[in-house]
Amino acid sequence: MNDMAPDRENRAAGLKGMGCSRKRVEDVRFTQGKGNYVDDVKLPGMLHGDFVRSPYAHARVKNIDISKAMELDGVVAVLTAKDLEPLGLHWMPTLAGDKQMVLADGKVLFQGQEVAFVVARDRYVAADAVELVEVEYEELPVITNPFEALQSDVVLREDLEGQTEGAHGPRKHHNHIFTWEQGDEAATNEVMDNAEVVAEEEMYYHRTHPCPLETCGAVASMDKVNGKLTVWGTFQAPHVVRTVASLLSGIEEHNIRVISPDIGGGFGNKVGVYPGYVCSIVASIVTGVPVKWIEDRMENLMSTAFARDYWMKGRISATKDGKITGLHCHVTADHGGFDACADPTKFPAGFMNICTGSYDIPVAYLAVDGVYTNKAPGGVSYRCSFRVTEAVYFIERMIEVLAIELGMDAAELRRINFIRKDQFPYKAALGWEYDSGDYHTAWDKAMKAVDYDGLRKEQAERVEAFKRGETRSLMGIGLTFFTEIVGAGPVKNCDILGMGMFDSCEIRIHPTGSAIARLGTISQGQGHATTFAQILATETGIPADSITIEEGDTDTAPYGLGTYGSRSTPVAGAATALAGRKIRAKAQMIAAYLLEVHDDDVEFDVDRFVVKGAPERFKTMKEIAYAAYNQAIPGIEPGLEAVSYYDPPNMTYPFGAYVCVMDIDVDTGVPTIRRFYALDDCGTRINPMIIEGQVHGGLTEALAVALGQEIAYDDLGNVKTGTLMDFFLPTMVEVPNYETDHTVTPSPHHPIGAKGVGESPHVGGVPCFSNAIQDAFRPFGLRHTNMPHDHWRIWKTANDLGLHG
Ligand code: MCN
Ligand code: CUM
Repeated sequence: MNDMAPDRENRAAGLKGMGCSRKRVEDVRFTQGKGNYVDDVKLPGMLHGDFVRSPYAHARVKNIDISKAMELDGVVAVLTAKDLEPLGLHWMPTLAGDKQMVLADGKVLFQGQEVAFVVARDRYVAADAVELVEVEYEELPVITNPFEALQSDVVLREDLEGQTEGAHGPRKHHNHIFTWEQGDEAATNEVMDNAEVVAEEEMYYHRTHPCPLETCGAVASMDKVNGKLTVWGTFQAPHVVRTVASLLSGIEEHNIRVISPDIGGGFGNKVGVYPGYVCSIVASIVTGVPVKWIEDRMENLMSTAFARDYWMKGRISATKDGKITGLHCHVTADHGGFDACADPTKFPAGFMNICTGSYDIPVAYLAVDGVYTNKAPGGVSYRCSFRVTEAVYFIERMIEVLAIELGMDAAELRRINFIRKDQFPYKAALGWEYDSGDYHTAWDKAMKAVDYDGLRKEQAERVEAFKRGETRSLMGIGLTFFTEIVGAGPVKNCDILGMGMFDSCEIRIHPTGSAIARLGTISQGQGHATTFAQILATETGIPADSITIEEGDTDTAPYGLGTYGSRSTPVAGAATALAGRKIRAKAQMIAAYLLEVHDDDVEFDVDRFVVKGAPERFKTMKEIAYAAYNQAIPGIEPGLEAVSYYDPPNMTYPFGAYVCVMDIDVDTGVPTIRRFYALDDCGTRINPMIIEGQVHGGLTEALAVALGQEIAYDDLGNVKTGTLMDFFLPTMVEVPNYETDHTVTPSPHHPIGAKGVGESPHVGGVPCFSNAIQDAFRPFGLRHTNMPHDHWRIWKTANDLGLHG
């Protein structure tokens, strides 16, 4: 009999546990039209909301006349700030400790700002009624530049007038939000003053937007009979939304149910709280019937969480032979009309203080000034890891500029400054403790894979040929080595609005040996239903295919802080592993009882407990699960369930080495990506195929941002790129074939050694594409040029350098 038992490896493979490229279980649903997105929620008697939005970027609202709109057949209500004021809901708190108008209260601060909320029988009537609401505006001077804002007499936030203290310390000017300082300024300046070499550069990381496939929306349903409010919405943090909704509305938390159904891409766009959520809830409470609000593409691009908009000024010092001695960074951060950045409370500029990057830099100083302008609020979205995108772009550009200053090869400059393997855990100058890394190994592997020396030789030959007039094409080699910081994360220093950033997993094994696990996170396309089951399969010995993963319903899932900042694997993934281990611990006792041996005499073996030294004596997890429910075991209560809330001791620090090879047509400004090599180290890999998918997606979004995508404003504050006619979204025409690679350096503090990966390719990808463009023009004297590198700007760079003859 025993000979026929499947061997250990087969049993392990059958589990589809960690390390397996298990196919995404959610795709069956998504590819066959069975996804259930917010707009698929249709309730009896449901009404539809739509916003009247400001055409002006800065204006006083003198009068709002809703009479014509109310006369339209099918219109049920038109809400303005006046209607919300008695409820105290005409303003709402932002996640950054500021407050934001839900509906225009006396003035508007950005184009597309919500002015009135029309509620009607259907979406079309609502849209027609929006046109009939007459708003009288008086235009005010518009400021779209943060430097100008800090000089201007124009007061943008009149509600804050006279307030010299903000949520993050003193305010220097009426349009100033905060100054955030990290590091030692005096020591850094001293090093700079005495340095052999100092390179300086200013760079602008332009404003952009994640533009998820599904826009933001909500369906609110207030049941006045039983006092229960249910809200379906595009929420990356459903539990936080419920808590905030309870605090704001006074409805007890158990009477609010928040559900994030399937989400068609989040990318940080769905972390914040939007006026549309508040208005649909209020409208449902007022009308007593469900109210749906779904924004359109233009509304999404113009009014919801943008990304970046950082003006960064840097100084980096080094010895003549290239050893970096110090780094100085000042940022002027454009936050728009309200500070609605969704950062952990103590980090108003996110984790920008990881801007020393992957390098052993002894002293550093960072200061960030947050500023109000007449632009939409937001700041941290788009695979940003809380501003790590900006930090990595900054340092990876500074390295290139320093390489030019030193006349040195940029790959070698990186190499000699990397934090060494034996320095981990490494305490960085700006405060972080990097958990683990092996940068030299990753870098050498990357350099070898692309034949770096060969590429440089080819590039030099190309330059000569160009000078001889034999070609009009230049070659750029883009390099990036990034260190990410993900997994917020320690409750002791990371909270949002006072809510500590732990996460959770609850698992229930059914009598027949299958299971359901619920988590505090919520997938927006990352494949959690696939991968979290894999963690549990390995930890409990129950096949992944027999485990359902559920997230996003606050009535059933354990409390958690949600999915953003690539925190699901580092935090909820850890909770999952530990919940699995609790199951295993109880299973061990049950197995020992069934096998009539002491607990210590059985050991876990893939999908069963075996008696040590007697492998033919075992109980499978299936048998143990059945016994857990159906057999009276002295001293052990029935059932097989576990819950784990996990507060990580530290964040995780994934890293990667990227190389991009580009050919650039000097006369058209068109770049052709010949090669893109991406090596990622996210510690223990749960599902290599999903990691690869995350990398492909993140790189494509990086290509978008680096090569053309932007939310641009004119001087009057008009959004110039509010439709997909003007906002660049890459398609298969632009996207190259990515080569992915990896090393594995486990996190020493994570139960399974895993680090996050969702944002890494974006964080590392943007500087890599940008560096490739800049590198192509380096032989002709280019030091730095700002993104986005669209064809026109590349052409202009070539023209400015005199390459057009
Ligand atoms: N994974 C793995 N092994 C690891 C690390 C991760 O197999 N060592 C898997 C995870 O199990 C998970 C996926 O990779 O299935 C991403 O995990 P993680 O890095 O923990 O990131 P999150 O799940 O927390 O996702 C958030 C991250 C962020 S912040 C943005 S923004 C972004 C991103 O994910 N938004 C996305 N990737 C996205 N992908 C899709 N399709 N849609 C989005 O909205
Ligand atoms: Cu900064 S985008 Mo993601 O953290 O949801």
